[in-house]
Amino acid sequence: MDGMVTAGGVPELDFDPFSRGFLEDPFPDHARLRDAGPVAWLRQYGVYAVGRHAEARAVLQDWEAFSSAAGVGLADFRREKPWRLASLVLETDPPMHGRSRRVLSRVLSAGVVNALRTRFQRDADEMVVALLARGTFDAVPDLAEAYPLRVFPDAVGMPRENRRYLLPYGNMVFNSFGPRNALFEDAVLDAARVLEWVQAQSQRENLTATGFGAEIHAAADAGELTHEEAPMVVRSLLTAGVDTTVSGLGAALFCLATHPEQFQALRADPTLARAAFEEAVRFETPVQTFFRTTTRPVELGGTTLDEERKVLVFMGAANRDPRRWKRPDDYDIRRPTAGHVGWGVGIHACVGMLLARLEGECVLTALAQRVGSIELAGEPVRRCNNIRRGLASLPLRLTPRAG
Ligand code: OVV
Repeated sequence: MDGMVTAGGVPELDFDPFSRGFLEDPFPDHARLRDAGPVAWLRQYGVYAVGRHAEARAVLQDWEAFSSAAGVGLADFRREKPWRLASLVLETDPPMHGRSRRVLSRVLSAGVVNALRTRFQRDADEMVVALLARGTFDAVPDLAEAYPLRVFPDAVGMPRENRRYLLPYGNMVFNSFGPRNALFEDAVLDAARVLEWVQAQSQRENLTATGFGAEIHAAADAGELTHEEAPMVVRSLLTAGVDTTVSGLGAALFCLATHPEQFQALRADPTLARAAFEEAVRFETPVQTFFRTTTRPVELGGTTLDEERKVLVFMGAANRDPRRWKRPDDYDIRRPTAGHVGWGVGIHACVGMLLARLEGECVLTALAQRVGSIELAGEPVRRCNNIRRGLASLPLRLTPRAG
């Protein structure tokens, strides 16, 4: 029952953050979590929970007390075997984390990403022109999925065939960070085949001679990674690089369709495209939660957490914490979004965020320049996932910009 406290004085809560009801509408429980205190205890899972912005940030910043090496899902790798080989970047601490992170940071650095802009913008323009000709379409498959599935695997150096498998694969991995509920079990039904496919895609001989994949393998030639580690680091790109941006683009399209005055502000000043995407990442927070594991008794928000416990960080709740944000539940493309935790923060903050932002900026720029209005043409349908917030369907109607 809500209202109880643990022996350590932490308020106990009973909601299930991995239930369909919660995932459809997490906002009332987010408010309960934040209002219960700086830290709460989720009785159903026996984990700490953090929903306020200040403490979410504090946990994510302190990798020594709040480790990732025991897994960033509910499963504790010190007690159970990971369902897939642990990631060399997401599910590691320093010093191992630094080895793979350094390579990915360089492969996805500002200079590299900026050099892709012309191509990414041209692809976005082409897609928006074709969708305008159709008028009404489903913006999830036809834009939020189609665009990243074109530009990202091209940049990695993947072949054209079967890239759509990256979507169920991403859905599978994100569900697997939750408990073994129906979402988890349904997502991993096809796991053996999909994991084998992803592993094959990560091998040097299956990647083009230029691209992010080739550069990661070249880092092994240079001695920065072993030749066994290189395909695993490519796997991280394939895992984290597509269905996250699908959620982010879907979020931005949903926000603009449901806030027409914000779309008109974007049309009036297309240079707001990047800010409009960033605000959608705050507002919807595609990656809603990740776990950490305490390595020692650690003080947080005035209480001491036990060691060797999982801590569930609610980035989505932190991004709408009224202690931190004015009108947190308004989608406002002019608001200062700096400090939101939608990309994480600290050493594990999204290493691909410049690429994700470029994708968002290019799509929203194309819409701002060519589209007069965006309306819902039907009910959006959510795609429930234990960790990632996103849509399965978003029927939209676009009208061309006059003149
Ligand atoms: C889902 C996800 C996010 C970030 C990194 C990875 C996976 C990984 O496999 O490294």
